Amino acid sequence: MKGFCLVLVFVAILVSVRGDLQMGFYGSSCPKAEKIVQDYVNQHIPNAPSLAAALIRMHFHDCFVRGCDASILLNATSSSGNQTERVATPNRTVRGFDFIDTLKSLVEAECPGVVSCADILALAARDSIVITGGPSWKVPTGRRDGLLSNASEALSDIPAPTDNITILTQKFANKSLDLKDLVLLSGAHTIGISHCPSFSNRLYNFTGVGDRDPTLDSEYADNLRSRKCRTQNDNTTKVEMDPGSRKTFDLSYYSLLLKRRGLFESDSALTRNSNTLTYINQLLQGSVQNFFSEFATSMEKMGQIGVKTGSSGEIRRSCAVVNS
Ligand code: HEM
Ligand SMILES: *[C@@H]1O[C@H](CO)[C@@H](O)[C@H](O)[C@H]1NC(C)=O
Ligand SMILES: *[C@@H]1O[C@H](CO)[C@@H](O)[C@H](O)[C@H]1NC(C)=O
Ligand SMILES: *[C@@H]1O[C@H](CO)[C@@H](O)[C@H](O)[C@H]1NC(C)=O
Ligand SMILES: *[C@@H]1O[C@H](CO)[C@@H](O)[C@H](O)[C@H]1NC(C)=O
Ligand SMILES: *[C@@H]1O[C@H](CO)[C@@H](O)[C@H](O)[C@H]1NC(C)=O
Ligand SMILES: *[C@@H]1O[C@H](CO)[C@@H](O)[C@H](O)[C@H]1NC(C)=O
Ligand SMILES: *[C@@H]1O[C@H](CO)[C@@H](O)[C@H](O)[C@H]1NC(C)=O
Ligand SMILES: CC(=O)N[C@H]1CO[C@H](CO)[C@@H](O)[C@@H]1O
Repeated sequence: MKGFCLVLVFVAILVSVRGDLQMGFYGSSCPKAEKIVQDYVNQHIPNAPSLAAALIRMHFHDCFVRGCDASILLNATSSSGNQTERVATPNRTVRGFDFIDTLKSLVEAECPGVVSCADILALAARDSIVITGGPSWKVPTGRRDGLLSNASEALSDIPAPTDNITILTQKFANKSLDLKDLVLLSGAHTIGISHCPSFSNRLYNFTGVGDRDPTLDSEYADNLRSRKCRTQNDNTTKVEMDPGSRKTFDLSYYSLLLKRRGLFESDSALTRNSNTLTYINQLLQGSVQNFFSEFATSMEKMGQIGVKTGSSGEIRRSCAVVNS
């Protein structure tokens, strides 16, 4: 028995040295944490399902900059004058900060200073997608919160809607994600909304001569111009990426891509690379359940990007500021 315990301790040390996350990391330090998150999500997301899209996007943006360490949640600090990720262009349309703050305060009330903001975000993103009928995936925990947030890194690491396949491939490879992950994770655009500036260059002035993007279905482009983005600079109108099905996590995003109706250049680009196109066709031939399980695998990879464990980072007391 003693030997067994020693082995356990040894394994535990190995695990922490390797910096892995683990299922139920808070099992003894805050056993109710995951349930508190799930209960609150289950209570509130059904009344505000569009937040599910906002939260999975926030988790993605968090993971792509300095790893999944809740750096996205940090407020700009006026004293240092730092431009944090939140103020960077890709973040301006990220929503859901208040929701995470509320979850954090509920969890803090149960066990102060134990559960990281990064884990709360990862759990809330998964639970909210599940409650809206989407896929589920494993969320091992033990992420710690970062001390830095940097707007220029958000600009360089988060893919832009105008990125071509070369740049998308590089930005994903930089996070140890491959082309298959790119196709699958882009599938999250089956839910949620965007704003005209993310794609209106395709409708009005694609190459700077008042032209359109020839790869966008012209009937769809006409509709977007006459009903949605009446001017190129409209930044208030909300536009669904998967019209008619924006609340349902399904394969219709991929069908639209093949009809040349992917909203962003980055979506459209997936159909002009032979590897990604093959993969899109395979997904469309498979079942929704198959898509869900493949999506889950990619989300589990995304949730591990650059995580801080052990003694790096900290457990933030308030998600918007580093502990003083
Ligand atoms: C492949 C590179 C990607 C690019 C270039 C990209 C770009 C964008 C853009 C421009 C928007 C709309 C922002 C706006 O105008 O309001 C958006 C929305 C969204 N993105 Fe992505 N995205 C990418 C990958 C992902 C990934 C990996 C996920 C999650 C796994 C994701 C989930 C979402 C969701 C759910 C929304 C809707 C948000 C809402 O309704 O508030 N995206 N994305
Ligand atoms: C962070 O910024 C938001 C929006 O500007 C503000 O509502 C919130 O009070 C700030 N939080 C902290 C802890 O400073
Ligand atoms: C702001 O910048 C200073 C100096 O580079 C750095 O020490 C500090 O940690 C930064 N704060 C955040 C929140 O990134
Ligand atoms: C933010 O990151 C950029 C690029 O890595 C770096 O040049 C800059 O000094 C960083 N800013 C802060 C405040 O740390
Ligand atoms: C992709 O975009 C980058 C940066 O805008 C550009 O340098 C490159 O030539 C583009 N590649 C292709 C194949 O269009
Ligand atoms: C990702 O990009 C950064 C600079 O932007 C670079 O320092 C780092 O080595 C890259 N990581 C990988 C895995 O390519
Ligand atoms: C299109 O873009 C070019 C270059 O940015 C600009 O000079 C031109 O005025 C724009 N045309 C229209 C119709 O907006
Ligand atoms: C929207 O556009 C207006 C006018 O160009 C500008 O003042 C405002 O800051 C923009 N809002 C966002 C969220 O970018
Ligand atoms: C949704 C959200 O909090 N967006 C923030 C992005 O950054 C600007 C500038 O700091 C804030 O005003 C927004 O509130």
